[in-house]
Amino acid sequence: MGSRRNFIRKSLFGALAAGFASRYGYASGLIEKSVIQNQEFIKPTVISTWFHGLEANEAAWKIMQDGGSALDAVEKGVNVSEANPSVNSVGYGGLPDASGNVTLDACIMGSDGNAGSVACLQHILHPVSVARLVMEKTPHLMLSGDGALKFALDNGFRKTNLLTPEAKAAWKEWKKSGSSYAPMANWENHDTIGLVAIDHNGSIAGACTTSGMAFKHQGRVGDSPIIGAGLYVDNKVGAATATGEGEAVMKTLGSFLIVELMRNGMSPQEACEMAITRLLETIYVHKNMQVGYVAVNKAGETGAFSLKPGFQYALFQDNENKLFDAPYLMD
Ligand code: SD4
Repeated sequence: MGSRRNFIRKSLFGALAAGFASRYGYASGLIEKSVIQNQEFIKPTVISTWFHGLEANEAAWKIMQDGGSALDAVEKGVNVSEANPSVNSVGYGGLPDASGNVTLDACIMGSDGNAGSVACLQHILHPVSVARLVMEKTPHLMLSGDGALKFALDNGFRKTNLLTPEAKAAWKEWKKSGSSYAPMANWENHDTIGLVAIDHNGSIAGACTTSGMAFKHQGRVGDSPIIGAGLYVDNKVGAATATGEGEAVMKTLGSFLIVELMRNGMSPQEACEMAITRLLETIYVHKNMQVGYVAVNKAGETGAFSLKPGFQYALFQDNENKLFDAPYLMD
């Protein structure tokens, strides 16, 4: 049964990949080459986006090693990036919007299918923890702006100045340069943390948190707080999370798509590749666009893929926490 399923999966994927490859003219075989096969599956597993995912993985792993849940692990993991001022794309130290305000998007989803999120939240160091409270204490999924701030303050969070002198200086510099409106994600050093994990019990959870695109329009919300776009978890199947240009991720509902593709038999690697390929097929991909995905399935098998080179992901498995360059679709 397993090999038949594998055969169907491979044939389907091979046919689709070949079709896309001839249509877009990129190297045929690229997609097939990076597919992870015959790997030994290991739990627990933590996979997250970018270099700063390493320290987030560390915190998440420790919680699971001590018997904690995947849900606690993903929250506490990304809390590390939120508090690190040198990560200029998440929480404290995040680059502000065009008006000079640091506005944060975050979400969390657990193995029970429950989820919470906050959008355009200001002054709170740990937006993902507010998202968790939205999930646990309200009948809602998302709170935004002043309402999210009020909810956070009512629940014991304190106001913090998130704009570091470095981020303020970068914003002032951007203003000097004519304030041309060209927000970019994932370019240079701007990068959301998305982290998904599977614990000893096989429970899966995920979290995603960001200050969004640097110098974005006031009020702009990206994919990171949108369940199905920036993050999706289905405990029977797996989880996926996104980084990069949120508009592209939202238009293609990338994380949900990846989980659905895994449900239909693809490995996490195949599913990440197909989601990026689908993006290329369905929306306009401009020159500077970058999108990256990471995913894990119920067996602890992982995948990562991006549209362009440069995306890195951190994988903690079998007591080793390592950074990898993700394979990508086009130069
Ligand atoms: C957003 N996806 O707000 C985020 C930004 C990001 O790497 O991931 N940057 O669109």
